[in-house]
Amino acid sequence: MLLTRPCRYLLALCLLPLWGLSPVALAEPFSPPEGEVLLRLSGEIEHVNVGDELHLDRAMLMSLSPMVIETTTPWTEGVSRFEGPLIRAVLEAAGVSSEQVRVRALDDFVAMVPVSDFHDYDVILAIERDGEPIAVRELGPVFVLYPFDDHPELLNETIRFRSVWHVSTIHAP
Ligand SMILES: Nc1nc2c(c(=O)[nH]1)N[C@H]1C(S)=C(S)[C@@H](COP(=O)(O)O)O[C@H]1N2
Ligand SMILES: [Mo]
Repeated sequence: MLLTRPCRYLLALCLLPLWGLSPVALAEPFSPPEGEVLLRLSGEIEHVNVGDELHLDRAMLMSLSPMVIETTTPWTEGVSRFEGPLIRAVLEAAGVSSEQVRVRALDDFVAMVPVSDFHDYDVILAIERDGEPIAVRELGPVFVLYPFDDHPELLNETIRFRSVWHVSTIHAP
């Protein structure tokens, strides 16, 4: 380039804020998890941290729009205080653009869930119940929780089918 050195320096200074706005800088790269992996995302995902998957530990999950839902469920007694990230936030963080995802559990139960559910409702990946991690022998470690008490219309067989507990993997086809 035929620019003098001060000129080039000025040009770089002017372009610096643009670089800060680029999609590359906006995309949050994830480091590999340090704690026990609670959830794996696989398939057509944009942001990975272990091979071609995104592995998330408790701290990483709780950094993604955690929300509290106080509700009864068909599987628990009385009102529980469930807490965990909004599923739409987890899918956004992973860069999922599929219209449905395959949720797989430790017991190999699998449900296809339309992503529209997560925009129509505040569905969370519950990883705490009443302030404690959820044991595998309960509904844990990760439980797809719909806000049943706020939306009684969710108490139907279709949504029960999508209420996967012991979740291990979310796959974007
Ligand atoms: N991990 C796991 N989650 C699951 C299931 C399962 O077998 N394993 N069954 C699903 C189905 S089909 C329904 S209807 C409900 C089961 O609730 P119920 O057996 O208490 O009727 O949980 C859903 N979540
Ligand atoms: Mo079911």
